[in-house]
Amino acid sequence: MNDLDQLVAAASADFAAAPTPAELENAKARFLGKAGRVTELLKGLAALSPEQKKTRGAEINQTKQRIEAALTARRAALAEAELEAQLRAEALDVTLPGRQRGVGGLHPVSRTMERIEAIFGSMGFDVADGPEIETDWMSFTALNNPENHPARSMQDTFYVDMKDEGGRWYNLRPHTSPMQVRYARAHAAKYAGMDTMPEIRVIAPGRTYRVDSDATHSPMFHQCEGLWIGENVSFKDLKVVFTEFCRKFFESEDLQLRFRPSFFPFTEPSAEIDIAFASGPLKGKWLEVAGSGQVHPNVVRNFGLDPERYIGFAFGMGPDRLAMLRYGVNDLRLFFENDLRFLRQFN
Ligand code: 2U9
Repeated sequence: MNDLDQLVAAASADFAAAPTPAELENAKARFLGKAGRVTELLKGLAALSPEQKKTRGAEINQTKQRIEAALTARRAALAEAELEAQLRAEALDVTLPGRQRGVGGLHPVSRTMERIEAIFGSMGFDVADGPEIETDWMSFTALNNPENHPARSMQDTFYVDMKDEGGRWYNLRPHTSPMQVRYARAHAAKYAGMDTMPEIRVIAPGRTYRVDSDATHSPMFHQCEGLWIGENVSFKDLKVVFTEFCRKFFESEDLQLRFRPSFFPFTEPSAEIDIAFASGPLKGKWLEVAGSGQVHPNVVRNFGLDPERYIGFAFGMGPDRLAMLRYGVNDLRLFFENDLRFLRQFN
């Protein structure tokens, strides 16, 4: 190895030892800079004869080119290493599972309400909505409840610390009937003075409130009532409609119904409705699912209609209880404790 080969080897070794581009530039200066070793060699040419200058000069130039090539290669290697380090530092693991967003589901009672609305909807019933804070007249008087009726007492009904124009406390509606009273009154007013009025056919599902709490009663519960008023609507229609509803709701064509005489202030005559399954764990057992009756003439009058001309029926049921029966739940409170382990089972 001559002195020039040694110089190339020394430069290559120095470049390889430079860990950063800045240090590589320092190493370059040591060989190719103004005071660098190649420059020193070129200066040494001055002392040579023209013949020697030619050969030696060509050799030094070659040496310079080899050193420059080593420098370029090391620059590229450092740049690539830097890029790789940066890519490694910014690496994304695209195989990591994303953060999951909880997907909500319908509450079993909401599912039950939707099911009730769909079935009655298929029989031509509209769905009413209305306020949960009601006047005394809407919750009691319009429904033929006498002034001294126990349902009006503070032991049964929640009152709001606010009075209406008649000086009576507002209440948290103890049933969904006020929605139907409002609906029927609006309907009657719309057709007042006309020769005929389309029938009133409506259900009113929603939250209701009573002072009551145990395994089968919650202070907040749900009701769904129905009302069908026309000129020729009879108890027979109630039986057909409610039988059809129960068979569709419980998906059982051979389910039996029984109408048992009862009393409500807002219907006369009145009946409790019991059902019996033809199969399954509850087979043959009579279960009370609803109350019903022919709407009392006083209530029809409170709609703004003539009870001599308009007649019909009403029924009322508890979607919470229907959900318990349909899903086999034995404690009503489970629906309202919001334990997701319980609620998830319905989705
Ligand atoms: C109007 C007139 C009459 C709705 C009716 C019942 C009988 C009834 C209960 C069953 C289960 C309530 O949730 S529950 O405890 N309901 O027994 N409801 S007739 O009668 C009406 C409704 C509205 C204007």
